[in-house]
Amino acid sequence: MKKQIKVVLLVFTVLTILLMACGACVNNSPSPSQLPYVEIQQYNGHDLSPISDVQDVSIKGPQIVDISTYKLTVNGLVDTPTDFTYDEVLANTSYTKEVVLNCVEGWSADILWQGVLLSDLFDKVKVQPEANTVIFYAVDGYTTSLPLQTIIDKKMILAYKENGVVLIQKDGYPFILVAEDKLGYKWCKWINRIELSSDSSYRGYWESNGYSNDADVSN
Ligand SMILES: Nc1nc2c(c(=O)[nH]1)N[C@H]1C(S)=C(S)[C@@H](COP(=O)(O)O)O[C@H]1N2
Ligand SMILES: [Mo]
Repeated sequence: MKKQIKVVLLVFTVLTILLMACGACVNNSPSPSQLPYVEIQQYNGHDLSPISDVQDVSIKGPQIVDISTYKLTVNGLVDTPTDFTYDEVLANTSYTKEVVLNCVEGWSADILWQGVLLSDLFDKVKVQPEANTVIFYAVDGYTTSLPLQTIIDKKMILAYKENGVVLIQKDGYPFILVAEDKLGYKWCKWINRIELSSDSSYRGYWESNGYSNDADVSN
């Protein structure tokens, strides 16, 4: 009789363990919740390029910018030189633009950019009448420039998002200049200073290495 109780207890224990184990395996096996794919893939009825099409050919590789200490300096021929925080830049009206980035190395990427108008920043610092050139400086020491009038006419933006996601590090976080209709080397990434100048003979990094200062994309 005692033996029978022992067997019953044993069977009960084994069953309980099996049940618990089974419960555990049921609990641990829900399929992981799918996060929606965040990158915008289509716009106005056609495909955009995936962000991964934007290659990195930068002079020193992707730069890491600490946003807590980051400042965007806008100075030179302006009445009120200003150091903007990331949030202060983002507080401006936001615009989206689909623009193709064409690199001289033969690749291109059709991306939906989102950012602020450079002319809105210029209004804030009050650009002086002698200014005719805008020089962009980046944390990797890269520089490039454009005529002030071109930036205004083409309504160029400083982008902080690409295909709906915050600009990734290799693409210039926190800001890339969307230099519409201009070759890739005008698309300054990791910008930390914008200088208003009257030096129209200024030549940036690639421009002083033999690349055209106009940098027009030939269609
Ligand atoms: N700060 C910085 N911006 C830069 C560059 C760079 O080396 N440093 N390279 C330019 C070039 S040549 C191109 S084609 C575009 C896109 O650069 P990526 O190919 O390095 O992404 O960024 C431009 N902006
Ligand atoms: Mo490039």
